Amino acid sequence: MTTTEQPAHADVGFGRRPRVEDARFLRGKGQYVDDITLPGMLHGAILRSPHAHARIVSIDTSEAEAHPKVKAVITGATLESLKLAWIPSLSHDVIAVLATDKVRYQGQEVAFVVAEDRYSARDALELIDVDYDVLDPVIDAQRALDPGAPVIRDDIEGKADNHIFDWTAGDKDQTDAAFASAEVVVKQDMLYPRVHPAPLETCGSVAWMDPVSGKLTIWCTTQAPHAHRTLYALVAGLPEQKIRVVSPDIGGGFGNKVGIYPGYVLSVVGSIVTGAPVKWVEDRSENLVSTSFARDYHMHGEIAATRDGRILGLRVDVLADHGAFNNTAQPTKYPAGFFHIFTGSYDYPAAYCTVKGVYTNKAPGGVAYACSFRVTEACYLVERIVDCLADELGMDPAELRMKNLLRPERFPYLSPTGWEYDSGEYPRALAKAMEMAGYEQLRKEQAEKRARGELMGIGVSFFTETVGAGPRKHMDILGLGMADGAEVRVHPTGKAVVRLSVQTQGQGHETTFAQIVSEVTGIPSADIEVVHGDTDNTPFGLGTYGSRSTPVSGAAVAVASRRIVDKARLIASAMLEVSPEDLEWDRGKFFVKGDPSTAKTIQEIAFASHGTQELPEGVEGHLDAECVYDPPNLTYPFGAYICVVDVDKGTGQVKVRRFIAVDDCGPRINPMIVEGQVHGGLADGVGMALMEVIAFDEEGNCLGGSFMDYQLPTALECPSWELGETVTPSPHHPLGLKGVGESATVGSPPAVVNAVIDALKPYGVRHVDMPLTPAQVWRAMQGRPFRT
Ligand code: MCN
Ligand code: CUN
Repeated sequence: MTTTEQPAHADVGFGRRPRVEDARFLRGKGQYVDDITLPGMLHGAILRSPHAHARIVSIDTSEAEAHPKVKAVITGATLESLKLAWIPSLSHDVIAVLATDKVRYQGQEVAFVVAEDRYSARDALELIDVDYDVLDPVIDAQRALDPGAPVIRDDIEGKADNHIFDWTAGDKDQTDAAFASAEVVVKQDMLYPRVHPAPLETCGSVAWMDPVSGKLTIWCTTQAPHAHRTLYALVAGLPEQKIRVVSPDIGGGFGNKVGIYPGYVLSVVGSIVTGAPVKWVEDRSENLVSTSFARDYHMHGEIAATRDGRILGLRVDVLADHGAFNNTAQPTKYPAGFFHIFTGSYDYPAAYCTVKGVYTNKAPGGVAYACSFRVTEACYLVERIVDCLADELGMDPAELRMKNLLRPERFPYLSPTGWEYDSGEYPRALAKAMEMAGYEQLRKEQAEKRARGELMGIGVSFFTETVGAGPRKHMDILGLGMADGAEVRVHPTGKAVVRLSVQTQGQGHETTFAQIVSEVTGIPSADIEVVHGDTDNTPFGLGTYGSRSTPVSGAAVAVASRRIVDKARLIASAMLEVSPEDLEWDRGKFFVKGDPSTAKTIQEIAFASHGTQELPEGVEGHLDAECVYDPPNLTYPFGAYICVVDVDKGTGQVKVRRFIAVDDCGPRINPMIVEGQVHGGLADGVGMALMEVIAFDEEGNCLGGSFMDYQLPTALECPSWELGETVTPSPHHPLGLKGVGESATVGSPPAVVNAVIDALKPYGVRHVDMPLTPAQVWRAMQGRPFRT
């Protein structure tokens, strides 16, 4: 018997390990939705509204239908007959699949053409004649609730305004009292502009309703295949076992691929109507104009403090622009996501926020783009206003932060808005970042440059995230509790397969989730296959977003792997004829205590579990285990960031010269992948702070509909990132892991903005809204005297 003998293997457990998925990605061999080709497949294209707000008078599809290559033209009327014109949104609203009564934003879906090829489908769109009666649009969220403002959602019975929700968190009276007693109060308005996740791969789907088996298979760009399947079942009334959702390789999600888009539903309807598979893939403009945007938070912050810099309280009032349909993704109880973590990383007793959501004539969506359910906005608010306070007090912003950061002995810490931070060593992380940056020296250099009239800025930010949603008892999406399943199966030869409910979009799950199994069982990572993204082959779970894969699904995998080891112990006890308690586990093998020569490896045990070995009473054969993990709390990764910029006085051009990022996500499964996640998030932060914005003109025309207008950062705008780490395990995650996928996107924009404002200090500038384009910076400098 040689199959179970394993060579000594370095590839066990946590550590740097090249991404296994890169073998195919780097060779151009990834299988994305658009790579899927089925026999007889047809192609769909969507006709979109040119207007932001207009009544549909009539739609004439006759010419398009007469096109020789067109197989079907679907309008809102077709869908109404199927009861599919409207579907539930992620926020207990509805969204139109195809407009029936009105169009409510530019780019909204109006008709769907199915043709023999993509080009004919697109050509035929030109042949559809829609008669619109153009209405006044609501573009400025601040005007949405004006008396007499056009009512966008007149489809909702009795709706006479554009109000969506009011939401509050924290204690108002206590906060008012803190402000009344404060020596210093600083107020600041700030906008987190509308931005877009803009993944490299746009959204798309291939749907095939097999008329023989009655089975509907949907290959689509989704971050949450199981949740999508359940929603298709609920909405279309199809039996859930007859629906298979497959999420193949995904070319970036960043939150863009959480929801169900009309295009996905239309490809399904197209397949039902034509009896053939139908592919729909949107182009870049369609992606930027019509799919889930991010942010669009108009925030007013007030911070109260003592003259010597002790923070006493924070008050925030937010106007949230949700676009034409309320389709933001977050657990049901939290219409403003996790924004109420806005108290940040500081120790003070009083905080209160109000958030008001409004409809405007813009694309729906709202939280996507590495947002951790609005922690991005919350972190920006607190980190910007703390800098405003430092400016008011004439205090160094790092010193002000150090003075107020939560101390390690405060954990677990219950925040004034109800979060229980699991663990943290904040001052250590900030001290480390300052040391890496050479903070004192940088301030000296800055003073010298200022004296010469040069603009150099140093920006500090500290963030606390809340990721890993979440405990089932108070977190769900559309009624589905946020638990995730995992299954581990060890084959007779000691190789294994782990099946996940979550789905990678580039985060490297095929690498890291094998490492989790390996860490616990001692089976080499290379011997473990990761299966995900296919509802027919994986256990149920809510999917990947809010950096929840490691905190939730990673925990499920760890627990299932421990169950494997527990079972292996019982089998080993039979093999070695000793009681289980007399066995010692040395990752990958059991031996009789005090006698390592008796060891049975996990591979030998796996074979025995499938072989003729007599098993102990009550132990079934085979070495399999599963787990459904309901997280007891979220995890709270944190970090300290320092950004150094130079600003060109003549042009307002900002150059990010250095960026120091100290992240703490607990132990790192794969430090290389974590660093990659941080690199990406830092680039996101530079992009949002300096160049990204989806803007609209007064008529509601989207001005960010291509990469010519919607600027993304490249290597040219990014410095060589300087990364550091501290390790504070989560006390409740089985392996102490916290999520990290969105940390840098959350933490970096305020560091960049704080740096630019710091550079502009000689001009008396306290705040400028993102994006800090040269024009924006230059305008801020105008008319202000240079003070040294
Ligand atoms: N990891 C680790 N050690 C830790 C924590 C995480 O090695 N202590 C690894 C994980 O195993 C995983 C990666 O880091 O391979 C990210 O883990 P996690 O923080 O659990 O986040 P998710 O896997 O749930 O990914 C989601 C998150 C989100 S919500 C957005 S948005 C985002 C992000 O990840 N989208 C991304 N990073 C992205 N990276 C890429 N390349 N593409 C996207 O679309
Ligand atoms: Cu908010 S973007 Mo990520 O949670 O998919």
